[in-house]
Amino acid sequence: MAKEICIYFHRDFDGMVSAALIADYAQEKWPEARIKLFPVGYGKKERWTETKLKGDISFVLDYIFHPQATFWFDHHQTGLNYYEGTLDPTRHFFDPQKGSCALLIWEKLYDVFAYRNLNFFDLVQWAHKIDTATYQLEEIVSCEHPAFKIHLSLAIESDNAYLIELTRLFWYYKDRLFKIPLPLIVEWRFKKAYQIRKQALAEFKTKAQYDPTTKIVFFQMPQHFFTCRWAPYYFYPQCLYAVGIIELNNGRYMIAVNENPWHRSLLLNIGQLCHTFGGGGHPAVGAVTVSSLGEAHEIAMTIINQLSAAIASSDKG
Ligand SMILES: [Mn+2]
Repeated sequence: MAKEICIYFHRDFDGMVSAALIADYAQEKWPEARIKLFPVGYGKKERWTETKLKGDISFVLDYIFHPQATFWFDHHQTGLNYYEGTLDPTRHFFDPQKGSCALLIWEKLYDVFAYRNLNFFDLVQWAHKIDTATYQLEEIVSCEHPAFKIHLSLAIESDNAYLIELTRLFWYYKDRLFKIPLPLIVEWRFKKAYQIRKQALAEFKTKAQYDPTTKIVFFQMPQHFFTCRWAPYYFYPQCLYAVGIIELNNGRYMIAVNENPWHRSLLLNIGQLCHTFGGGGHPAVGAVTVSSLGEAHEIAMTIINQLSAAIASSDKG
């Protein structure tokens, strides 16, 4: 009998919905067990496999493979992270074609574990929509739906306690969470994030450089850029790519590379491109984190040159 079940999940909207789905399943399957939640971010990537996982049973969701995990679900193409051993099809579920981990779990719980809780349907749809950026730009700009409010609230001070609290809210309320007034902790963080987003947008407007020849937007911004990741496509809807250096609060620098979600070209696999610099991601989204600004600029320029070359050699140039 499992006494303790530990769920490690990527610290974003998709990761939290994934964790809520699994917590719901685990509670049904092992009613006596204690369920613990652990958010994990890509800052932990380097030492991840050395980390000893807790619990009698452990789940790793929307995050890098861990050989010790009892169950693993991921949809990031870089999810294997140089692991070359075998995968067990009854415990390891890896599908880089899936747009979200929540949808992967939703399907596998049904197909492999014969479990489905229909009350999660809406939440899974929202996780998928947010992770694949298949919403309208206006929806995220107006931020009216509670799902967007929660998503924006994560852009500031997303400490572990808040992520765990949100995951518990998803787990207990499921889609009812969108029908009741937002819990105060979410409302407060959303309002704060909304104010910060306003400032970030104004700053982005003055700092971003758009090259109409290459159709690439380049910018360097503080961490509050995460409140308005869509700003490049809002100000430059005709752009194909956005490459930014983000000064993280922990003193490191993130090179974020994105294809315009409303103007897809898929000329290059961005996640793989970022992987060559020690980062990772999806075909249309990737990031690399480094410790010096000089290195960040060097990588950003190399990436911009590769993207420009790809654009120039296609009919999009
Ligand atoms: Mn995901």
